[in-house]
This record gives sequence, structure tokens and C-alpha cells, in this order.
Amino acid sequence: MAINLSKGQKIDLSKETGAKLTGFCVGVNWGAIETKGFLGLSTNKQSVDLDLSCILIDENNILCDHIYSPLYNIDFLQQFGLPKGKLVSSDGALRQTGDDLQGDSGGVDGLDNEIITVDLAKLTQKFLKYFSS
Ligand SMILES: [Ca+2]
Repeated sequence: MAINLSKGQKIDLSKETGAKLTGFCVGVNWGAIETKGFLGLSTNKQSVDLDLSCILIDENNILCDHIYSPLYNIDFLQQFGLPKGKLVSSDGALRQTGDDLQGDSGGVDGLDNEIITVDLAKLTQKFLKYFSS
């Protein structure tokens, strides 16, 4: 079941049947930006690089794990004490499909460009919060 979220929107992942949720995925889909050229006589497409990332916070608000693109500028991130990017969490419970650097060049195709899957059975720690962007 797909749910379309807007910025800042939260959802309850509890199942209506009371069954325990075992996993979920979050995906983002986007296209290149199309702009008009001189006098509107032509169109130009500009690639867009959105990044789907996630950090995991425990009950003490300590950053326990993360996934974000390893292609990020490492030197820039280390200024803020952030570790090197990776696509799989330490316990393998979270996986990111890969870093799409351009978006859909032929128009938005309805397929997610980047996806994070979460296998709740593989989580080795109890996380209080997941933040994804
Ligand atoms: Ca990206």
C-alpha cells in the first residue's frame, strides 16, 4: 500500500488488524527540472540530485546508526562529526537502493528513484526514532 506524504507529515505504522509490522519501505520519486530557453523557444532539462537518508536515534537521543550516500563530500561531513556514508545499516536492517544523481530525465515515471527498506526483525537495538529525508 503506497502512502504519499508531504513535508513534515507523520504517519502511524500500526496495522488496523493489530498484526505486528515486520517491515516497510520509504521511496522518493522525482524528475529533472524543465526550464524554458530564450524566448521560450526551447526547453532545457536540469538534473536534480535528491538524497534519501536515515538516522537512527536511541532513547537517550544518541545517534546510533545512519545510512546516506557514500558519495557525499566526506571532508565536509567530518567537520560536523558525521561518519562516512553507507547504504546498509550496521545490523543490515536498513538498506538504501543507491544514490540517483539525476532524477527522471524523461519526466517523472512514477517509480521511486531511491528507496530505503526497513526489516524490523533485523534491528539489533531498540531505536526510539527514525528520521528520514
Ligand atoms: Ca541522490
